[in-house]
Amino acid sequence: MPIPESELIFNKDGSIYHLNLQPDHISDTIITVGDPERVPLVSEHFDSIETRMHKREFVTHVGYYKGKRLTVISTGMGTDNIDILLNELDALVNIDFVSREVRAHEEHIALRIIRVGTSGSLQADIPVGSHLVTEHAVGLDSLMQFYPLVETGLEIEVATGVQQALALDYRPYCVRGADLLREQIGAGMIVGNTLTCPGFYGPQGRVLRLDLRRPDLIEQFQNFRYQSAEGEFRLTNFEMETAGYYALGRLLGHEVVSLNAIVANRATGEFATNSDAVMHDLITKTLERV
Ligand code: R1P
Ligand code: URA
Repeated sequence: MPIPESELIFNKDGSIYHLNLQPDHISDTIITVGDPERVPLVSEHFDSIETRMHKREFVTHVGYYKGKRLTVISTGMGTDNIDILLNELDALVNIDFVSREVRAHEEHIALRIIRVGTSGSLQADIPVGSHLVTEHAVGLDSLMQFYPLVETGLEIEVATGVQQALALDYRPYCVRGADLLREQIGAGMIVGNTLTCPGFYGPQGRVLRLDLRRPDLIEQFQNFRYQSAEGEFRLTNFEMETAGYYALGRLLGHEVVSLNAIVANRATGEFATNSDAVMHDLITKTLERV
């Protein structure tokens, strides 16, 4: 059955609605960043750039790095944008734009998607300036209320534990990322469990002028522990997209990894004075490994 025009939406030039890209615009390996201004900081390392595209917060450069075709795309902030990003990237490779039909299972293309973003540390022993690769992501956002995500036993136990510890009215979701990609791209980095929050201020326990419903939110995040056969689980850092990436990656059959430049530490109250350099180092490390 062809997907209706109101669901798979094309622009006049045949590109997909938000990303503004056509199927031959992207490579199988894609680096994603939150900030559109970070896109040229990645592509300046490319040998050549063949495509530059933008629409809204989605800025895309496609080119070659040491002979390998790479795409870098900005996403803006939040898992609602990751819903658009992952669905449209998947459509570019796994839906026939002419027939509007999903390609056969044996033709499925699995993308490798590497998020390179900033993040705040929750633990004193994970300092600003460090690089952290996410093993498990816990989503406090509502995106997975709308998809049939299948979680493993440990993922459900962790998510239920977080719900109980924070006395939430809903169960968060928890997803372990692709092991091979994490080991390859995140080699030598701190391995952590990332909490994805639906906001930067209240949902991350920041107080400017508004009081929080839960003044002890940060302590609850920091002190959360779950004992499993694999050892002690704790939350190491937070940001605003990773759980959406990991969950949609699993649902759509793409390999995803989230790399975090730790720029803030909520245990010590520090913000990195060299955050640009911390991000620059993460970008060069990522490019060397893709
Ligand atoms: C908040 O400042 C933003 O920074 C982090 C968060 O996830 C959120 O998007 O990621 P980026 O640096 O990739 O945008
Ligand atoms: N990004 C976040 O979402 N939180 C932080 O504390 C730092 C970067």
